[in-house]
Amino acid sequence: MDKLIITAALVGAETTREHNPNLPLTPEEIAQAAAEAREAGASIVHIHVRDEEGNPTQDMEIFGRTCDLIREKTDLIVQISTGGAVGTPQDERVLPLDLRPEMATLTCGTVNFGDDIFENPEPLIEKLAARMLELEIKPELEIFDLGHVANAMRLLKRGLVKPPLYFDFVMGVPGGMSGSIHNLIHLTRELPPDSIWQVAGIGRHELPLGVVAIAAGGHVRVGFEDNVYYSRGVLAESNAQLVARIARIAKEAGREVATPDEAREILGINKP
Ligand code: KMH
Ligand code: ZN
Repeated sequence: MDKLIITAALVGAETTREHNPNLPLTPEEIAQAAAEAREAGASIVHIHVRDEEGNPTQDMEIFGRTCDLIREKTDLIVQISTGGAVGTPQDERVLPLDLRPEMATLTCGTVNFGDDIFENPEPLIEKLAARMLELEIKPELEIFDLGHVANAMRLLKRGLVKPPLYFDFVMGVPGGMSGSIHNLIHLTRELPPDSIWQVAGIGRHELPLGVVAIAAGGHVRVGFEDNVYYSRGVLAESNAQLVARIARIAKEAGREVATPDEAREILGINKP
């Protein structure tokens, strides 16, 4: 098995300080949270950014400043969100790719998202994929439902994504696929050979699915975007606390944790 890649999803677009007062919001706070997550064992940070009021934004300047601060402090792989928040205009979602991050997310289909709809029509998916290909940005294929895997296969057939494909199974979003272990196993069986996968369990699904991924050769995403609790009713103190627990479990299970450079090697990313 490859070493374990831990991604820290530090901020998200929907999490607020009411959910967890320790949520990082400003570029400085996000960079500090990233440095702590690196120390705890993360090799990738998945980032969203916020405006001065703390609302989600795809603002290039804020994204750029945040990426620069993270790179000043760490050797982490920075993965920017092209998903934004539910309802972010499609043309704004593409913008931060111009910053040429090493990685970005590519959601592979539309999904109900609580009371809302996270819209990802085919032309948008193709546009994002083509731009990432052009700028040599490694996409993380966001899979909220089984049909999204089939959409990813169509992108592969059309040459819009290149192997090794890197999938992120986002499990437990209300409206998307549930966070059951048999769903996870089924998803892994649907992938083409040589694919690499990670699981992002939402809320209470984060820990059990992460444990299964460690044992099954997958990779793990944790962080306040997906889950703000350490245990039932107990808020996490930091993103790093959630990363550290996964790293500890992996080590106990005999699976070493990848450094950012080792993660680059596994994912086929050339160091900038
Ligand atoms: N905020 C969600 C609606 C991504 O980062 O690419 C979408 C999301 C996915 O978080
Ligand atoms: Zn996200």
